[in-house]
Amino acid sequence: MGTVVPQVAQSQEVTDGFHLVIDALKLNGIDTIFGLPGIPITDLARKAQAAGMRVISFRHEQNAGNAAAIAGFMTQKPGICLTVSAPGFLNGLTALANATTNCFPMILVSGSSEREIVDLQQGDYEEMDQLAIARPFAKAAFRVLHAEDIGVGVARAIRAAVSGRPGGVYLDLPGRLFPQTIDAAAAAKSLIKVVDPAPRQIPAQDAVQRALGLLRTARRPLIVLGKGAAYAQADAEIRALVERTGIPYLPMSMAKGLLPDTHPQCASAARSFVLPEADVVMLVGARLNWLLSHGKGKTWGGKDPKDWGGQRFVQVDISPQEADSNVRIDAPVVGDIGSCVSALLAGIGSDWAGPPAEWLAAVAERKAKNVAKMAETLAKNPAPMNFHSALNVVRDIVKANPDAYLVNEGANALDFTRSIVDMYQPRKRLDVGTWGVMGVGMGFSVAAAVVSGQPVIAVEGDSAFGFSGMEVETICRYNLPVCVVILNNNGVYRGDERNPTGGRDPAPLVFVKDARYEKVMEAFGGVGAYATTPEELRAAMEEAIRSRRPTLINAVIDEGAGTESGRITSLNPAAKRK
Ligand code: ADP
Ligand code: TPW
Repeated sequence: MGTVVPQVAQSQEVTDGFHLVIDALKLNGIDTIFGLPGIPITDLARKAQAAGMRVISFRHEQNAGNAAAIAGFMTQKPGICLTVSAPGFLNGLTALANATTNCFPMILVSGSSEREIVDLQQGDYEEMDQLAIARPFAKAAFRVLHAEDIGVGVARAIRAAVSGRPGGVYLDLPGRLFPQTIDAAAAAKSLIKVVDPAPRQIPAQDAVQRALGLLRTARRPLIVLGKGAAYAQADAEIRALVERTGIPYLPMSMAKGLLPDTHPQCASAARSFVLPEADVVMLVGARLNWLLSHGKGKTWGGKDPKDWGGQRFVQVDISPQEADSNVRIDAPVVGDIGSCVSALLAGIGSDWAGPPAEWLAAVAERKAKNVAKMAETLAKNPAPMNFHSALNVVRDIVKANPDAYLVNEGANALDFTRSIVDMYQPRKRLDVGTWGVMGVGMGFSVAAAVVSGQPVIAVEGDSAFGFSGMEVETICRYNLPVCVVILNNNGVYRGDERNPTGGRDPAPLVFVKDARYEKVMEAFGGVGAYATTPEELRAAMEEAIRSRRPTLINAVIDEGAGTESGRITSLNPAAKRK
């Protein structure tokens, strides 16, 4: 007689918390983890890789968190950042807060210490009440204590991250969860494949009609496209709406390229003309925060900073609470951008006349004047290089390689790049976002390269680069096609300040003179280049794009180039006092 396999042996097949977390993520189409290993999540990283996920290990959790956040922006799937307890968790928290602020979907998954010991404050290894600390920085925060709840925990985290206004979510996984074993069949049943995680939200017809009615009355209409519009991946609909209405549009920084910056209706080059002159403004996935001067003041034609310029606003946004945050919104259209834009398009009707010709002519005239002025500046070739002569090269390289991602941070390095370098495709420009935060550079670059496989150009101020510079090792380790261009002016904003006392310490804003940043890349096997002329910069960038090798170009510019805080000098308390 053959051997009879006892029933009990089959039902004893077990799985554990490690595998359940991985299975839950994979079941939901999440194939990449950005993180940094250590107790208690080391084995989670190992097992995730063994299970076929991409596990990208960083040198600091903040960079892993920034990578996860921007992966979320690029893909509409929550980016996952995995950290150890207390200090690793805190290192990741800045990125979580930044993701929430920017409406990027990410999940910070942190291991944590033993609940009983943490709650009695008995001094556990890396003791910290992480869930409580994460809450104010996250859109939602959850903790899973039992292996059978992992499926629910991951599902809730995914839904919270991507539904409605996206944001950062915290998922607390205590160390004791991972080795818990449960019956494999029960475990499989406990997992949830999230159905329709970011459901469409159809706008009300009366809201759409109200918005169209207001636009019809406009003499000088303007559309402002924000990074919410870029995130929505409704590129064709947005383009159709812009072109069908004929209204000039302004892209916010990360909405550049949603339509090519060279589009005839793009009013970027006439920004300071169209904002105060417009009478009706339609915001599409853009908030009236500081980046738009809160919708009032001199930027908008008001007499003083609190003065309303008289514009009437349509605001298309998924968040019903966003309207009236700064000034009155006459026509809020609440829903997902794809649905809202489609509804607006459908409601336009054949009698739509388009904006008055005088308005279009005035915008075109101002644009032509400013473009000619900029062309003159870009044509200069000063020695040493300045921001313009260096960025003229970057502008050409991006034009020739529109698939490439452009990561950008710094003050002057940010503001000049934004206005000089045209973008041609949606979601290719990744930058400091709503907070103007330094330190996103290398995390964003790694994620952009890993997620897309496309080349990445990171234009970095020398100060900005320092916040995440150690990740050049990560870039080399994973052999990513990232070309870092440091616009090196020897300091924060510029490099020519002196200690007014004549004492031995350097001034607080200056760095080591003529630092050789390119050697950092060489240290890990990448390509370093030193460029003091536009020709050298061009040759090095072209080679980096051609070879796809990790490259860092130290582009030396005049240390006197740059203004304090770039274009936001006015936000400086000292400048306000003057
Ligand atoms: P920017 O900095 O480019 O002006 P913001 O981050 O201030 O952009 O604004 C983005 C806005 O887009 C947020 O108010 C957010 O609620 C909204 N948003 C994000 N995703 C969507 C979406 N899919 N549909 C509609 N609105 C969205
Ligand atoms: C996390 C304050 C804004 S811009 C900047 C700092 C330190 C660096 C500017 O110098 P850089 O660029 O990068 O050399 P450039 O072209 O002007 O010379 N800490 C954080 N975020 C911010 N925004 C700061 C400090 C800041």
